[in-house]
Amino acid sequence: MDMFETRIRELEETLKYHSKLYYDMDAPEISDMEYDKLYRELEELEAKFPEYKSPDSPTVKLAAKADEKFSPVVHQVPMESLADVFSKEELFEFDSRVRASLGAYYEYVVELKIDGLSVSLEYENGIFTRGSTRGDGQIGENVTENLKTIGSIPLRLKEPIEHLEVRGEVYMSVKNFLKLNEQQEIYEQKIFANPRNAAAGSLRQLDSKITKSRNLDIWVFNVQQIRGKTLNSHFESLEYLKQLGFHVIPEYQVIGDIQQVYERILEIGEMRGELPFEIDGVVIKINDFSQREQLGSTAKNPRWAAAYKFPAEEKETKLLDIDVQVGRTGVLTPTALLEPVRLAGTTVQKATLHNIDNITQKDIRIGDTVIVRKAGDIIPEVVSVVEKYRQADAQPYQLPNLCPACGSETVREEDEAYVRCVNAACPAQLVRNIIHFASRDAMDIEGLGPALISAMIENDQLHSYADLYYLNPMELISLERMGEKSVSNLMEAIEKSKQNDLSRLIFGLGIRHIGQKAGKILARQFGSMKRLMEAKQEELTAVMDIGDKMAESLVEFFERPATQKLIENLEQAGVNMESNFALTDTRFQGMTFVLTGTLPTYTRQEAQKIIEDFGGKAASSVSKKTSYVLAGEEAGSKLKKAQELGIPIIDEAEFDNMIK
Ligand code: 1X8
Repeated sequence: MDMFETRIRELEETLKYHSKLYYDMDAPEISDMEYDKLYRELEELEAKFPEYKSPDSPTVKLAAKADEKFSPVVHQVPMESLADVFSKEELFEFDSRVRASLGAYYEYVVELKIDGLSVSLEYENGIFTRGSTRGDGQIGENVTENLKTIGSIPLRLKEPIEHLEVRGEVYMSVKNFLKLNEQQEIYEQKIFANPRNAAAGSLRQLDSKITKSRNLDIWVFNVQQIRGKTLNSHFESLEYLKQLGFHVIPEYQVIGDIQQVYERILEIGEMRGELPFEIDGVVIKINDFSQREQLGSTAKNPRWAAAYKFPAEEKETKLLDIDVQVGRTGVLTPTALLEPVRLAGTTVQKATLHNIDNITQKDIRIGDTVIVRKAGDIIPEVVSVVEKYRQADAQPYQLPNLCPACGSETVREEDEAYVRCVNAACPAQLVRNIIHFASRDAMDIEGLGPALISAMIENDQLHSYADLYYLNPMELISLERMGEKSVSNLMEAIEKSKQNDLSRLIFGLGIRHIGQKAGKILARQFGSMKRLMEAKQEELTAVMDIGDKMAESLVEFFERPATQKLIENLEQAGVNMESNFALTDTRFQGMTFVLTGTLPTYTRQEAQKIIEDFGGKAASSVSKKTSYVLAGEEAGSKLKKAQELGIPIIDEAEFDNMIK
């Protein structure tokens, strides 16, 4: 293999890897720019050395696979991708090719290029019948139900046009994106890198209620197919789509001259930072449909359109300081404080430094001149240091050994990239902990929002969850914006929360790795806080769906003296410590069942539920402590283990007798 072939293979691998992250996992590691650069390098090498080009090269085959979660939709009109241009020169070259083909007078429509995900919407007689993602352009995913939750997608058009398929871009506004990530952080869920990923992740949910809660939006910009109406130009179709009730892409302009097109592109680049949604470029399209037909398409792109991609702007600025914040889980996150600099339409004063390993690896020091970049992401990042400007006395950076919020010692666990403060009473974690405790899925205390919580902590009225139940209404009145009515409403909501089921309290305590579902399982399984606190590690892991990490975290949490004091205070205040779904028939109390093989009538979940409803436990592996193995067809190694250990083995009929 010569060096060119080696490089081609290397680029193929890299591009496939990043393409999978981008399309299948909605979690890219590199910016679109970096991806495009690699892609172009491969294209150029393949052009020079066609003999080394693989039949399945990423330049031939788009890696975006329709996900198996959703049923496939074959696009009757392929959802083509656009040829990208990155500079004035490339834009003018594109125009020269158009002019060579068309010769005559032609016009472009210049539009925003939305950084979201492309979908197709189909209407029969004016009724929305099917919607799908772009997928690989030929086959996408059927996401009709999820699209129906997007308020700006009309379910019925203003005219009952016979047949219509339109293309648009589903996106999340910057505001909603920031709000979502705040929520995700509180609930220890995945943080999205940018609005595009958040929109993609939200649209490809199996539960459309989740999609609905994400407040997505759409801009429609193309007619893919139409029957029952004749349209002659793109401009005409956009005007018609507006009449039908679509949210049509804003700010479009018809421009005849390529120099003016370029000026309009610069203008859009200037307003980029002020738009409420993200754009990653400008799309230019030939307006006249018969001219579009004349130009046709290459194997990959239409010849009548191009996407002008904005560069990821980079600037030099000075790193004034590194600010360290403590999150709800105690993680210390470093942020760069910068000398203000204009970047991609906004003034940037902060940039992410990700984590301490990143700082060490790039050797970023306070006082350095750094390069900052805003690629596809909202939050700019520090790319590198300009070493020639470094001051002689600049010191390598280290995260503080003491928590910046509470002053207690921080720790770095061996298998983790993070440094944490583990003080449960740390005030930085307290605000977030109490927001979580009061949230709808936890103790559901209406009216207790972040601002009020912060004010109460500052006022020294709140040091732990338990303090909520010992508040003095007279002192609350003195807080800003708290009238008599709101105080009495709050006191009532707090009082009401005392009756919550135990599962809410368990979830609300914010124990690491214990989410809402685990809260429910634990409450039902153990019935009371007392029994849960007494549970040993093995008892916890024996419960279906409670893993080692969760069990370890529970034991560690309940062992802390501070936790025990907290629970005692909550209990004394009258907070319910029992599961309302108390088990009445407890014939399986203290028994552990292991399920193996396929049962004739029950699914695994159904059998498990019955066992748990009768107070038993369902475990995943056979041990001496197993009471029964419930075995069905094709039972495997668990059956063998049970025989070896002499554990009674029962079939479904025997199980049915036990529950009669
Ligand atoms: C993709 C996009 C297009 C437009 C806006 N945003 C996009 N992401 C538009 O036409 N205004 S067109 C397009 C495509 O054809 N791949």
